[in-house]
Amino acid sequence: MTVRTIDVRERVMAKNDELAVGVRRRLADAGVVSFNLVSSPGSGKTLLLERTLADLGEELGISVVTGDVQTQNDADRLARHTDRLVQAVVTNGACHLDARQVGVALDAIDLERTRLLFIENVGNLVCPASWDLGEDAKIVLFSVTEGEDKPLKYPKMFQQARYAVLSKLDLLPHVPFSVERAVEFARRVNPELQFFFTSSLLPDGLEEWYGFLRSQVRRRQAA
Ligand SMILES: Nc1nc2c(ncn2[C@@H]2O[C@H](COP(=O)(O)OP(=O)(O)OP(=O)(O)O)[C@@H](O)[C@H]2O)c(=O)[nH]1
Ligand SMILES: [Mg+2]
Repeated sequence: MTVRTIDVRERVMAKNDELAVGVRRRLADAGVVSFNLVSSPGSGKTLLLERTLADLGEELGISVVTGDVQTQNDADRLARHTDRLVQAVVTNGACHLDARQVGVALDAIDLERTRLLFIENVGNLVCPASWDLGEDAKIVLFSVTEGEDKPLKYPKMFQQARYAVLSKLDLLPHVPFSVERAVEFARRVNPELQFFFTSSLLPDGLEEWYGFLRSQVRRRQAA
């Protein structure tokens, strides 16, 4: 008897990649810059977005899709800082968002009024690395409380990301953490990685980040 093996995972990924192409085209046609925020749970994705929405939400026309395994807590937190719809995706156990979910979420978002889209992925340093959501770039956060070795332990996420945010710098005096070593480890797995150093609790802790977002939106508008 012949044996036929169907690689379900490969088919699922191929389908996802196809849908991601559609999402990317849709966002490009609308002139929207899009970032997929990935990190381990609790690295500070939502607080970073809360502050970014409060400070730049109107100026940059920011919309957000946020994924959670079980609750819509993050969406509720974010909705307090904007009058735009914050689209929650509850994955019901899945450890990552996929392109289909993002496509459905986009149906509810006013892309005409959006110039910058953030997708907050499920907190997990493994699964989201493999899933293209149609974003322009993945941005990986990691905080000073996580240890410098995360890029070496979870290399795929750092390889897939174009940008890295080293977060919670306000805690640096309280934890044994070397910024130099963390950056060196990250660049070892991805020499192209561009870093931002942030604290969402210090008044001027996001200035460099804001400059980056403004320049990305400006560049897309000019294109
Ligand atoms: N000291 C300090 N705490 C922070 C900072 N950013 C976030 N936090 C705290 O870290 C905890 C987790 O922050 P969240 O923004 O919920 O993290 P998250 O990455 O969205 O978490 P998940 O969505 O569960 O993956 C909260 O208690 C935040 O107040 C920061 O810059 N400095
Ligand atoms: Mg969150």
